Amino acid sequence: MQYGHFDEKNKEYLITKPNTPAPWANYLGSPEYGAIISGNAGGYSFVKSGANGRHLRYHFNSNDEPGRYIYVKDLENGDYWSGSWQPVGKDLDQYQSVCHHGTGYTNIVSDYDNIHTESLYYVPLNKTYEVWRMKVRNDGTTARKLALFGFAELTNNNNYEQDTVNLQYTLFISRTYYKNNKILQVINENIPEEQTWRFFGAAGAEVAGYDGDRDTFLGEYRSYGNPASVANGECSNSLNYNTNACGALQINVELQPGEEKEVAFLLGQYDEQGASEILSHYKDLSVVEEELEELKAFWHSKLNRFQVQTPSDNLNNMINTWNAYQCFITFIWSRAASFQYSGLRNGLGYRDTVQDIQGIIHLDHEMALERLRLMISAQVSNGGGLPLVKFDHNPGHEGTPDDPEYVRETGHPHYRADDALWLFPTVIKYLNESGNWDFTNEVVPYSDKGEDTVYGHLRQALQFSLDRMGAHGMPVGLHADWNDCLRLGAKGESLFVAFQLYMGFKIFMEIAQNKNKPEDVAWAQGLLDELDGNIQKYAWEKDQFVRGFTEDNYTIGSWENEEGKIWMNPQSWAVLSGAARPEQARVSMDKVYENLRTDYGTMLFYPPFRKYGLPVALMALFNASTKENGGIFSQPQGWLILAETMIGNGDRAFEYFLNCSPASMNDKAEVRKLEPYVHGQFVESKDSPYQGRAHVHWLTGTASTVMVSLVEGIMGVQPQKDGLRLNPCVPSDWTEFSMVREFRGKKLNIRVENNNGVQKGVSRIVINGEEIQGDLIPVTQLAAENDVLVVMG
Ligand code: IFM
Repeated sequence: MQYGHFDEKNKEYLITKPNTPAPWANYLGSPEYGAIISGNAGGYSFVKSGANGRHLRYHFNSNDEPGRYIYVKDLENGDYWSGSWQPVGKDLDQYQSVCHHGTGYTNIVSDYDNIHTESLYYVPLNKTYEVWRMKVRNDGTTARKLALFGFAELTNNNNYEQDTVNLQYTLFISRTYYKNNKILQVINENIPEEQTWRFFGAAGAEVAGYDGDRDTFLGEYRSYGNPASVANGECSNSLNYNTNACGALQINVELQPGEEKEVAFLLGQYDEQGASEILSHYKDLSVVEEELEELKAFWHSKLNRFQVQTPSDNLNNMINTWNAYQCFITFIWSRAASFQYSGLRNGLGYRDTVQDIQGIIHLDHEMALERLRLMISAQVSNGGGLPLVKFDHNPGHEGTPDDPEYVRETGHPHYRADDALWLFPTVIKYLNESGNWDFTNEVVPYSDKGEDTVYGHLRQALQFSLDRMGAHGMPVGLHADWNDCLRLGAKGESLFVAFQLYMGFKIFMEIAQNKNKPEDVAWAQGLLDELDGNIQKYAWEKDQFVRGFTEDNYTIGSWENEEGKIWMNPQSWAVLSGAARPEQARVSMDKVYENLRTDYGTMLFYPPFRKYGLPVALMALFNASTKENGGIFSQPQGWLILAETMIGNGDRAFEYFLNCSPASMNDKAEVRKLEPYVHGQFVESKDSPYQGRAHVHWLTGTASTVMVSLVEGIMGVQPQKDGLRLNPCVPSDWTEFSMVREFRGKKLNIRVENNNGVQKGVSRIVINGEEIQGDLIPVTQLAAENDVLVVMG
């Protein structure tokens, strides 16, 4: 079943049926002022931290309540509804609603009983408050008298856990006031240094009534769907004191036929003076349109740096808007706040963040650089990464997982084997995109002590693994490798990390070569050869690579096993790293296709663990076919697509893309449940009674892996030190497609012809009328704007 569709031109997703199978969300603002909103206006807001700066209440695991509600009451016939379908939930035969989720804004357009409303929600660029602007129009033939009620349920404490569970305390620390068109809430009023202020104000009209007491607004034994003040047509002018607070403001409007009026509600953590200044900015509401345009321009200018036109709308929508936008959201928000993450994590996960950076490098390498520096400065001087990089990370002065203070603050008593190795693919992408190879000479501190150049940091990342090798000459798995549920410890070995290390050596050699350091190249080459020999000797089993070895030499991911016989990642990573011989790549990737592929994506491994015979396989905690226990983990789908493009299988790469693309499930939304415009963390696979159901929306490393696989793999746009390589790997039935790409400040309009229907292989490139040799367009040959013709086949 379909609940909406993409609007590529406007870079929006339109929810046309508001009764979606799960709350379909959008992100407004940034973690400085964060706001999450569903198609029914459910969601919450916070300043800086979802866990410690929360001022708008949301019940996790609930029916998507409460939210940013604007109620409409007909003062003559007594009927009432809401600008979003929920919470009042009018009969959908009479109530039409289209929610436009856009880049940094959401506009819910509704029609009921000849009244047209548009409820626009956004956080102005670089501001720390939110705006809800309602336009209301009388589409009927008689005059109407309406009351509009803006309602924000305020928390009683910035700490959301305290607000939720410690009511013997938090109910008694907040009170509200009403002053000049706004509700002001103060927490800990009697201790000036502890005070927190919030406001909910109205602009564009005079407030006719208010409630600062939630229970008075809702009324006894009533709900968000039928609040007493709305049903009565008037607020009670209540204020809370030792009860729950809210901001509820009533505005009465009279509308002649065809007449439209607008009002705005504003919400934030400001005291009276700050709130008054903000309200005065909205004296003239035309500023709202300006701010909206500014937001769109901000996001669209980033996304427009790479746009494609291919025969697949699915791919176009994902590359051009939604996958790209999700990459920015995961980059900016990390795993801070969603309808599943409540903001409790006090920092950035090392591996997730370093991978998130990859998703935006092709669109904004300057933005990427700052975060990359931070992550390099979170590398310990022994070469490992800090599992969690605290928001107040202080390079040179941090503890390590061996240090009780760090463990107490972060809960991470162990190193992970993979963390710092993620730097290699991310750093090389940054260097090749920006051309700023001097970055390798930049001196960056280590997290605990000392400093080194970026180049030195990379070498030290290799050293961390080299200092921790197991009996088969492969890196040990420590607390985890990419897979959080594989606990191989100080002696068990991980093939995933072995392939990461393999890739690390190759990238290090490339950089060393460019820096003219032949002794370093030779050092890395020797170690690479040794690792390669060990992989070939111990890890290749007939037609697949195994997943690892436990410390007592049990092979994980062997055909001889009853559970977890074949695993996806070692096969795809053998290809990505370059360790797989061509024949190994072919047979092992075929094996994955035959044994692990489903129509909803490819399983992490099969069969799932049920007997829990293997103590290192913590994934047995989860139901079979769920998450790391043989679920369709979404992040590795990107690696699989990329690996297939590397071995020239455009048809299969595209099939894998279609299997995992959220847009593919747009008309099967009742199966997938999650938003059809964003990737989730995983999809239930074939041993689940709910195969195809997806979970954990928005904040997932999938955004970056799939993005990279589409941009560099399928579209084949691969920045190199001296230019841009164009080497697409596409379905054989694509005869023509085009792309617009900004690279090093130059614009390329690229048209690709594939009249011979090949999957990969470029026979000719013509730039501005001049044919070049090979598939690399030298940066020196780029004009400000360039016409490029690529002929495949
Ligand atoms: O790699 C991890 C990630 O860091 C957090 N989510 C689960 C992934 C797989 O275990």
